[in-house]
Amino acid sequence: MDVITFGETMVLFNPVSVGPLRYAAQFEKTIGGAESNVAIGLARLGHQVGWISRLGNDEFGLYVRNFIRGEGVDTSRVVFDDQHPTAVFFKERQMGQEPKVYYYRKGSAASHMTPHDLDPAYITQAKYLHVTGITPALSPSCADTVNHAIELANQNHITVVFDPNIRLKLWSKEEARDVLMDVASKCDIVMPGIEEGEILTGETEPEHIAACLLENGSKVVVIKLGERGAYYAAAGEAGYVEGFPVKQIIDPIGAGDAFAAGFLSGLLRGWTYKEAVRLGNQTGALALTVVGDVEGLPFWSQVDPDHNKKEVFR
Ligand code: KDG
Repeated sequence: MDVITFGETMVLFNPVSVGPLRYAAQFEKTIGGAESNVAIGLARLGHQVGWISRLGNDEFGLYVRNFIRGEGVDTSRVVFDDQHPTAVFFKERQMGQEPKVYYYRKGSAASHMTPHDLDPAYITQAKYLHVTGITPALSPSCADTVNHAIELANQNHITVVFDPNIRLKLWSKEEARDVLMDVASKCDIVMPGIEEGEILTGETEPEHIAACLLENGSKVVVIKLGERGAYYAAAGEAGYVEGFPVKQIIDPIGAGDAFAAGFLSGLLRGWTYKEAVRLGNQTGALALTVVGDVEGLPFWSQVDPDHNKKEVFR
């Protein structure tokens, strides 16, 4: 395996119409979950990925598993839970603004994940472990699972990549900061968005946020700056990498996951941090142009520099 990731994936209901959810009459059913978004993104870019989770032993659980498996992600370690349901969430589309998100995930199967759900042999044969800050917010046992996975990876020299993915519907800024700075201190690569970097460090400039996170224990920091691209810092190198222009943003949710998939793909290809960040910017930009968390994640043929020297946006 190139990358193992784990976390909660929910069934996502996207209203067909724009406007308050109470008036939405028709929905499209798909899936969303930061970690499976990254897994699917990586699989489309040609990598071997495993996604671990707990799903309800119900129709939606089977739907989520089959969807992710159908994208070529290994789901052999997914646990089906007879006691707790698969979570669902809804987006509320707003003209010219980010969609609002409504979760129905309290007490879900995934929130009952425990360290026993992780097979050490499975995790330690991977090159990278990817974790996000959503999982520790789900429950104390999920937080233990994240810490256990990171410990396993650290003991076995597996590179740990951490996306803070702060979800303020799940906890307060203060709670998130305390828990996630501790998680970040044990991870090799940390990839916050600029607002998340501000919440975590209290700094506002990318250089200062990165310096704080390096001081906190990480080896590489990548800060996503939206249309401005990204800033990265590692021992002896740092810099801004320009973003890709997007004519019209259709759905921004999941763009950070698309960035993570592109960035990790670059690293797996042996590229420099700068080149990997550039691919992350490109995959992130492409994901913005399609409704849904995973539908816009590009395939390798769309971003391969050898086949696509000039124009990727049509
Ligand atoms: O990054 C996109 C995720 O936020 C979305 O897929 C849903 O995982 C999700 C969450 O917990 O918000």
